[in-house]
Amino acid sequence: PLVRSLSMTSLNGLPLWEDEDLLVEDLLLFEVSWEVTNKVGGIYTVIQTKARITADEWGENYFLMGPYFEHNVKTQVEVCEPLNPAIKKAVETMKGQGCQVFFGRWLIEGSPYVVLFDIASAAWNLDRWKGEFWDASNIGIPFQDREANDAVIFGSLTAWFLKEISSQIDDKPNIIAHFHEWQAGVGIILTRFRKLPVATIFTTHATLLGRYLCAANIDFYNNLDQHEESRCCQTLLKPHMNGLDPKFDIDKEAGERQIYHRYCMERASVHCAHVFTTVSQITATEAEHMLKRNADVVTPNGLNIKKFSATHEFQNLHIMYKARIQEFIRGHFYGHLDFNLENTLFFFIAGRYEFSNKGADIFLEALSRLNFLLRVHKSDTTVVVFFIMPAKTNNFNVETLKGQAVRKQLWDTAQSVKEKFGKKLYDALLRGEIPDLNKILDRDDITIMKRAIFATQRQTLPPVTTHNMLDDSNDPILNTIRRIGLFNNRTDRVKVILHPEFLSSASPLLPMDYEEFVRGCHLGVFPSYYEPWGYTPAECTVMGIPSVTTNLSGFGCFMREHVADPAAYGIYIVDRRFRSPDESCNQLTQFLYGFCQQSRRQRIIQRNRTERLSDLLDWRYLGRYYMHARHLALSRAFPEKFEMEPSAPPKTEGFRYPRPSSVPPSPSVSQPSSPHQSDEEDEDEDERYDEDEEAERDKQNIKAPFSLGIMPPGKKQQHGEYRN
Ligand code: G6P
Ligand code: 1S3
Repeated sequence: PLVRSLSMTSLNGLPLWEDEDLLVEDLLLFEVSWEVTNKVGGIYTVIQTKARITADEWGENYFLMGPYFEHNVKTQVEVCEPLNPAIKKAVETMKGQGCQVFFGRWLIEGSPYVVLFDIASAAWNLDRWKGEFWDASNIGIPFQDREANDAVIFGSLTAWFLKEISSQIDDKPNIIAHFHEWQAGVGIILTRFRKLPVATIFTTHATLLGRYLCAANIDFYNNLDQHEESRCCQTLLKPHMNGLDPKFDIDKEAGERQIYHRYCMERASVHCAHVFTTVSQITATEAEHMLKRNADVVTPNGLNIKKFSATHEFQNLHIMYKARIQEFIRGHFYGHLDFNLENTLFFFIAGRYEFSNKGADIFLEALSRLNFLLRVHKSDTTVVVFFIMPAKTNNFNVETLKGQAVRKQLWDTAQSVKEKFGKKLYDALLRGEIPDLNKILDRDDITIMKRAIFATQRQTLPPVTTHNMLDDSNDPILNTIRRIGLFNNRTDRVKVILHPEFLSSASPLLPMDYEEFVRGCHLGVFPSYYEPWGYTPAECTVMGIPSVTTNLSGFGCFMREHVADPAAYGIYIVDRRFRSPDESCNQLTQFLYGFCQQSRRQRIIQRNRTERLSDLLDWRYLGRYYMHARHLALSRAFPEKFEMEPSAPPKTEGFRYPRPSSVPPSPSVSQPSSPHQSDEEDEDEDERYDEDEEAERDKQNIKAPFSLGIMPPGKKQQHGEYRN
């Protein structure tokens, strides 16, 4: 048979099919995840944003598999009949045996096909499937762990579906199945156990144990290294960190946290895959230690980049959405609006409510220090910080809603007085007179205005939280605010607002969706301790909003690798690995304070620079690592048909954004974020700003990644053509 050669030699080490005739029609691609059409966390973003480039490449041969939830299907999926006969038959067979399977198009960019399995309709098989899973893996699932039981049902259904498809296929098309995260892992284990002719890939977006250990405030990453060292060098006398033996007895740690069975599912999935990938190098290292397999490919997460025809357009959006946030602030701080909104900066943190993993702990501490610095230096800048982290609540609180009502009332009063004033002025001008401005407002107008002002008096401080928290007294953010005393006092230069619900344009309080909100802010702050990738700073970057990240986040490390002076581009990387928590907190404070010292012009220049980095995060570039993983899986699963040329796998290195040649926006930002940063990056720079010059370099910088032979974004692939 013809052996397809999968070459890694061209395109700067990126994959290229050598056989001109190889078309996607010879292959079927299935991508399996619990988050297909079902938003739980970041994996949804990966799959949803990647769909367009994958659908462009694979056309009708790309299928996503996920769980069926009625609400999700009603709002996101157009149900239809499968055109592919093998898929149609598989769906019918499973339905015939009592399992509800839904097929349709997911209404997102790329509109990929989805196959959704109703877990509840198949739950009557659970005991039998748990037995089969035990036979395959010797992993027992406790009955009380609903999530793990659902994973068994979901995995059994996906493996069954793949069996139905593969049983109808002789030689081609060949099947690739790409599974994400442990919840989809049972599918890969059963696929391999049943020896289905499927090339398999498993991607981990985080390890179960890594997440748990980091949340326990353990010096996780430095202990990972010590772990190996301590085994080889017998340096067992090293002090224990926060009570954890640096040797990390993984089984014991998993057992104590009652996740041993989940951990086994995750580890077995990793080892069953033909190709194992992680979303960042830092998670590859973590996986090597926690899951005992080196990642074959690092597949960094991308985004769909929308480019505006002129760069000032995104700056215009900033001013437009900032005005909406300012409007909310006018209401929230009614009666206490003794700060200038034109001199107020909006910072925010957003994401899953994992207090220390997402760095909310050191952020609050740094805000307390920032408040002190701004006060002692008598700064006229005010910072309003939003915490957008969903927690259990009983809806909005009265004080917050009242704030917006008071603002509305003041607005209405101003409008009615303005109308009367305007009419009188107009009449006077018609008469050829300049009106007496002292008399133009009558007693009634003054009374209305006085009453409106009286309504703005309040006995309480502007609230720290917008909602009634269910567990107010144990909430870690609120408790820290109580400890550090950031209560939105008049004298505070840093004000805090906890919005414990994701944003929505339908909100009666702050009617903005997340993207609009981000665009209206000045700085996203994500000082995470555990962050395998970290979409939040990446999203800020593509919208041209500077952000803070860390050298423990996949995104932060990726930026450090590709951008010579990330801070000058508005990417502030806090060192959370080689510094103590207190030192990291000081560094974060320094970043925040430096940011506050920038002039408006400096902020505008910095936003332009930030936005330039977005090509780096485009799926049209980063999707290539997924392609490489698929090629590798084919060559490993079907070596008699597909051959990979023996060359180095693609790396996420190969290009670098040079340091901008004009002065960085503030003195503090060009300081190295870690003592480990190279000296070469600390050279002094030209002290001039020249926007035109910078814009010219801007163009060159944007070309930089692609001047090394990588296809520029925008070069659309031919539909169905499986070539680069
Ligand atoms: C954008 C707008 C400018 C505006 C600026 C405010 O750049 O195009 O017209 O002055 O935003 O920036 P700031 O950082 O003060 O919100
Ligand atoms: C994970 O979601 P998380 O917020 O629990 O997966 C995301 C997508 O790969 C990743 O961006 C994030 O860092 C991980 O933590």
